[in-house]
Amino acid sequence: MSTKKIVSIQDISCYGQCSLTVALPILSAYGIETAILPSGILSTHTGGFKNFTFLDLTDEMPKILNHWISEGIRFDAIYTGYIGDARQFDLIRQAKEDILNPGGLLIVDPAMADYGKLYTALNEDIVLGMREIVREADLILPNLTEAAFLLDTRWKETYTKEEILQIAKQLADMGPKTVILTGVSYEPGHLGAIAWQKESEQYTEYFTEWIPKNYHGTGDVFSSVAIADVVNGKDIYTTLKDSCEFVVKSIRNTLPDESHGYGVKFETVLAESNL
Ligand code: PXL
Repeated sequence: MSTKKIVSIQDISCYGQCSLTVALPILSAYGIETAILPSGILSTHTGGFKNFTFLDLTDEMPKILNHWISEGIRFDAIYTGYIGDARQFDLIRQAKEDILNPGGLLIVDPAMADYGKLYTALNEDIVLGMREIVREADLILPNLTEAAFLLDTRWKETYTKEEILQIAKQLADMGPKTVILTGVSYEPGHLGAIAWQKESEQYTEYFTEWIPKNYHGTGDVFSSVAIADVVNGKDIYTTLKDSCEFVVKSIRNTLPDESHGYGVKFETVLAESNL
């Protein structure tokens, strides 16, 4: 199999185990050449740290992209995550046009919200921009809060399986061929993910034990493993299994250290996994 190439468009949170500091090591370990188009630089992520700094890279991004275009650089997938400035959605559209190989994938993790709330530094323009960009994506990986923002519906604490499937189908109707909903639960004690594939009209689900503790960055860990599998041509069940198990192992790895609340210790899980 030839080595795949991904470019990830999201922020660098310098400290805090999320976004590019998660995506880069995981995708690389899965044998994927990973380039980055950083959307901004923050001192930490915005979930729980106070007075974080933010350097918006919107003005630099077109220069990087144009240089790549002039060099003929191309990718098998674009993976977008946290976007701190709504002007960047046009740039993602341009990247899809100009730096994807034929048949390449636009993969959107609409990382903007969790537990019913938008992340601290984000506003309605980001929600509107995400709603538009998911229409152009091949695969999206929202959690249920993000799904509610994308569909302009109300987030709930609990959902039935029928409601979850309905949400996945409605999101697929917006454009993407595959929707992977994360943080899904409809049986007590179980948490997992469900994928809806528009072409085959089939759903696939995978559940693990629910560990009642929330950490930032688990969505980014999940997406990075899932995207590595998708780009490497793994089937959807394997993709869900690998990413759910990886997240659960990372959480279990973190639990004993009560002083470590800002992210998950995924590194040793990565080092010990059979990729
Ligand atoms: O993990 C998602 C994420 C990415 N980037 C930044 C964040 C968050 C979540 O809070 O704040 C800057």
